[in-house]
Amino acid sequence: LEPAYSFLIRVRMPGGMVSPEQWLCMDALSDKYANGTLKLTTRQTFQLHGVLKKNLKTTIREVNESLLDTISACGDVNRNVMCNANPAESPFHQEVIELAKEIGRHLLPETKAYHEIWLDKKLVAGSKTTEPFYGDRYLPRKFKIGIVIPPNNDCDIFSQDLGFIAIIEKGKITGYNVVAGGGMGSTFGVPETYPRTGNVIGFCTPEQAIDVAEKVVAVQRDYGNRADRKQARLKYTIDRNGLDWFKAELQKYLGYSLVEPRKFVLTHTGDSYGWKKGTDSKWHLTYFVEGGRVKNSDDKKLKDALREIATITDGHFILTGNQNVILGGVSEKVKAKINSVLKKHCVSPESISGLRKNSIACVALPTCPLAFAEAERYLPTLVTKLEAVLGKYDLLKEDIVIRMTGCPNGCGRPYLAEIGLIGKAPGHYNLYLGGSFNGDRLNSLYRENISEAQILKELELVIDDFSKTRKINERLGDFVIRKNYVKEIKEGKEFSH
Ligand code: SRM
Ligand code: SF4
Repeated sequence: LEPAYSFLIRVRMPGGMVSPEQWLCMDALSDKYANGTLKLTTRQTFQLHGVLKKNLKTTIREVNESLLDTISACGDVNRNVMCNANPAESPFHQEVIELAKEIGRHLLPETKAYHEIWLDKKLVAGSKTTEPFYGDRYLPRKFKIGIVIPPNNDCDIFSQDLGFIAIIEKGKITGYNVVAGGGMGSTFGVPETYPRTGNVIGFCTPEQAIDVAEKVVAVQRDYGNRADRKQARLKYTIDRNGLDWFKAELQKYLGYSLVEPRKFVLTHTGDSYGWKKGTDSKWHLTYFVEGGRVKNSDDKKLKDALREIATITDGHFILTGNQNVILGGVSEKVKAKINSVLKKHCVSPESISGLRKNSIACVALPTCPLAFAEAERYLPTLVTKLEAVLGKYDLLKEDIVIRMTGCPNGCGRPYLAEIGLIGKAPGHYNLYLGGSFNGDRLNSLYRENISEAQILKELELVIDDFSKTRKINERLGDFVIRKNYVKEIKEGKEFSH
């Protein structure tokens, strides 16, 4: 008799877009083989939790039957490519999601092993095919790519190994600023590991973007550290050799140089909730899903509501990098129907505080084996307690980015939050302050290993001062640096836990 090993399954879906049929498939699989919930991840995809070993193959096969797959969702390869989620916010959404898909396709391994193992396409070992791009050893470590259209930085472009910032001139995308060397993961007690914001290294044309993606990954493939997995991400390759070396090497791989980056302004990382009409005259509802967990509770039947919406919508679903969902591409007529379905299941969009709106929590306990503390199951409660504090200072509406993870790996990108909380031990967190609202600056350690009572006390002192001495429109992340609560972190190497 074998123990009931259980697994998570992560889907690959560049840009986070799925059809209603695919939503229904994932919803059904979560009931049939997983724990009855869908997790919307920080990289715009689904995870199923609690899939028993004996059901793994069937579940993966059924995912593939819905024309989704799980190839490269994990492993030392290019991962799910992210891009801005909301079609209503830019007429260029379609163009960037196509680029995200193309990059994703271009950097897929060609191995047939996946199909052999999971989809019974016969031969399981001994295939002679070698990977034309990845070779026989793949990459030194995972690799992450994202694309944003300013001013929206909803996929945290500076956290990606490689980012593309769309530059719009005279009504079209004339190219992309290229950002390299971002990454979040670090390890307590290992100072050589740190989160890092990527550097803007140049500008490329839309026609060059795929080639640039391929060559940046190739430089990392050939020069990344293969001896120490904790030093293997592109950010360390760049810091070890220097940014100038990296740019020169990239130029050699490309056979041309990137030109000077263009000006851009990013203003925020969070999602803008509610119904918005796109330039295509379709409606798009950005819906807050706390912790990205789609489930039914006693009174609120979110999972049932989204399932029913999938059967009536004339649009699609888009997962956001903030773990939310957009009911996109909806006609006026169906919009009203969606509203009534949400109402029927007691999950109409509610007005929520500026703090909750901008919250992310990684999965952490009980499924993540690396977690030191709770995140997804606890952040909502902490936010409620902080809302009581914010209410006292009339700051309930203030947009403040708060992110919590159960360990320093950084799956909820906590190092870029204005308030970052990272699990140190059960019930205890490191508190980081001073990330920027637009996601271009790391935060800095403020208090170490503190309990909930201490978190509330420390943050109330800051919030009290903020309410009294902030400058007009000053963000909390900027305020704590101006008032010397923490020092400004200019580059990853300065970061310490
Ligand atoms: Fe992550 C490992 C969950 C986004 C950095 N991540 C894990 C594992 C698989 C734990 C493990 O290795 O056993 C977690 C599974 C927990 C569970 O029970 O589901 C896990 N990561 C997640 C998700 C589901 C968090 C969420 O709540 O949404 C996200 C899935 C993304 C996806 O759909 O592909 C997720 N992980 C991230 C991000 C954010 C991002 O990609 O934008 C990061 C930081 C960015 C980065 O990579 O630098 C991230 N995850 C890590 C790391 C640290 C990597 C490093 O460079 O040190 C690990 C551990 C590792 O790789 O050794 C990790
Ligand atoms: Fe697990 Fe740590 Fe990632 Fe949270 S940040 S999901 S605790 S690995």
